[in-house]
Formats: sequence, C-alpha cells, structure tokens
Amino acid sequence: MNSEPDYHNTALKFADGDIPSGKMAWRSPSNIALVKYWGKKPVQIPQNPSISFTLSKSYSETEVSYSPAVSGSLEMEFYFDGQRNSVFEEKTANFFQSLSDVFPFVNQLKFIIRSQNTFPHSAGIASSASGMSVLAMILCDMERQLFSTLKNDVDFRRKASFIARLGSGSASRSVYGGLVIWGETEVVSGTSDLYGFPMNEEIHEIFTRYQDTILLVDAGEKKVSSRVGHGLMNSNPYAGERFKQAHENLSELLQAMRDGDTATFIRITESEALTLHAMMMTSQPYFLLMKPNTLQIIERIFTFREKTGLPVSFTLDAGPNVHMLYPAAIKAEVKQFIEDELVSFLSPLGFIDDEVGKGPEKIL
Ligand code: 2P0
Repeated sequence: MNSEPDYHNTALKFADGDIPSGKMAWRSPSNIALVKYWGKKPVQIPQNPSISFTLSKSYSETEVSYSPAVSGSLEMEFYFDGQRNSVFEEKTANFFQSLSDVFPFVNQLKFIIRSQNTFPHSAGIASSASGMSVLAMILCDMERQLFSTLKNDVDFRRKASFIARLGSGSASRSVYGGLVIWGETEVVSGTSDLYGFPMNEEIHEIFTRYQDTILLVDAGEKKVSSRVGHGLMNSNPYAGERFKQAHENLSELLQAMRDGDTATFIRITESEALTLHAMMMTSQPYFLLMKPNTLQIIERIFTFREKTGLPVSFTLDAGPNVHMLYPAAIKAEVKQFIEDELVSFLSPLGFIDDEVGKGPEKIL
C-alpha cells in the first residue's frame, strides 16, 4: 500500500495585495491503455495496474490567464473551441476547488481558460486524459514559477501525475511520454496507485516508435460515461478475476515489450480490449459501446494479419473507435490496407494517424 505523499501546503498562498497576473499554456496528449484500468476505489485508486502508450497527435492545448479574483475566492471562465462552455467550466472550477489544500492560491485567482482538442471529445479517445493532465501541468507550473518550488523534474512530474489522477484516473499516465504504468505492480518497483511511472528505458526499440491509427467509427458522444462504467464494476460478478488477470497481463506484456515479442503483445492487448468490453456487457445494467463497424474492422484486421503475417493488431478504449497498433516499419503496408479495406467503415471524420509521443509540452 502506498502512503499518500503529503502535498498539502498552506504556504502556497500570495500575500494580500501581492497577487500576480500572468498567462501560461501547455499541450498534453491523450494515451491509449494496453492493459486497461476499469474499476476504482475512493479516491481515484485503481482496482488494478494499467499501462499505456502516450500519444503524439491527439492532444489538448490549454491556455490559462490568471489575475487577482475580485470576489476573494476562485473565479473562472472556460472557453472550449472558442465558445464559453458551462459544463467544462463547472467541472474545472470544482476540480480546482477540490485542490484548495494542495494549491491554496487557486482561491485568490480569477482564471480564464481557453482549451481545444485535436480530436473529438467524449468519443472514447480519452479526452479526460489530455484535458485533465494539461490542467495538472499548468497548476504545477504555476506553483513552480510563482513559488519557486518543484525545481526537480522528477518531483514536478510526480506531483503533476498525482494531481492529474484526481481529475481523471487515466490522466495520471499522460504526464509522461512513451510507455507509462499507473497502479502498483510488484513487477516494477516505484509504481504506485497514486501516480504514473514512466517505463521507457526498458523496452525494445520496436515499441518506442509504435503507431496507433485511430479509426473513427463513430465520433458522437457515448451513452455511458467512464465514471458510470467504473462504478458498475463494483457489482460485476467477474470483477475479482478481472483485476487479478490485469496484474498477470501487465507482467507478461512488459516482458514481451522488453523482448520485442510482437506475437505476445498482440495476444495480450487484443484480449485486454475485448475483456474491457466484456466487462461492460456483463455489468448490471449492461451496456455496449462497440458498433457493427467496430466488429467489421476487427474482423478485417484478423484476416489481414493472417494473410500477410504482419504484426497489426487492435485495441479499444471506452468507445466504438478502433486503435490499430503496428510497428513504424510497416506503415506503408498498413496505409494501403486502410485505403483498400477499412475506409468504408469510418465516420466522415476518418482516422487519426497517431503514434507514441513524448508527453506534455510547454508552449507559453
Ligand atoms: C484506461 N479507460 O485505462 C481505461 C480503459 C477507458 C478504457 O480510464 O473516472 O476517464 O476519470 O478516472 O480515466 C477511462 O476512464 O475515468 C479509462 P475517471 P477515465 O484508459
């Protein structure tokens, strides 16, 4: 069991009459889990460890302007894609408010937040991962700049990941580039239920440039949120076995990724995707996020792999879109496969040609 790092700090407050104004902006990517997080305990503690690739082109870009709050408590305006957005405004204000013990300065400021995504939100492309991790980076960067703390990058990232997790579990993994574990596993020391842990130094070169083409089957808002989905695991009769299996899968997957063993990588990641959706189908009430075209694409991937022997596989997030995973060396063959066999199953938004990325970036 990890003990909670003590991030409560009453000193992170401005003296009266000395409240600054300023602006900063960060870009933070989404991530795709290979071993899935599905089921949690309070407060945002995962029921099993998960591991993900941080993406490159699917990101949120957020600019925060801050100035002294005239009311003497937190004020916020939130603009998404240039439009004031009351849902995101309330969610973000509540999130900031919940962090008052960690960042007491939030109550002294007015925030004007402008955010946009490079991909459709609420379509199961983990928009909460990029959206919450970018806010965590900004809050920690504000602390670093305005209070001269968090000078060490390890401390900075760890705190950002801890904060991101409180916003959305999967966001804890987006604070780092490459392959990231969130959740304590005995096979990697340093892992924690409280923050993500980057794994990059240990994996085979083939996985450092892995491709993820996100095939957008349906980019509409999904009917069951991940929050509700996680909650339904509390009464799912298969949950206990599933949590145990995730530990085993993570251990075996890591070894395969160290060895460059794509066959084992494919077997485990595809099984994880189908198990995630099986958990949805066996919850009460049950629900289904895959669409007919999700299955059409999966079938085509199976056949293509059998026919060509190429290591192309799929995973799914909490939505109908298919993440097609493959090594960079076979990009041209996969492009042809998409054009020949898959485009007819896609929504008008088509696909996002993504790949493993380096993690958040400061842009202002
Ligand atoms: C994951 N997903 O590991 C899993 C697999 C979706 C499918 O974590 O309630 O938005 O904010 O902690 O992180 C999506 O759930 O849930 C998710 P909260 P989150 O990526």
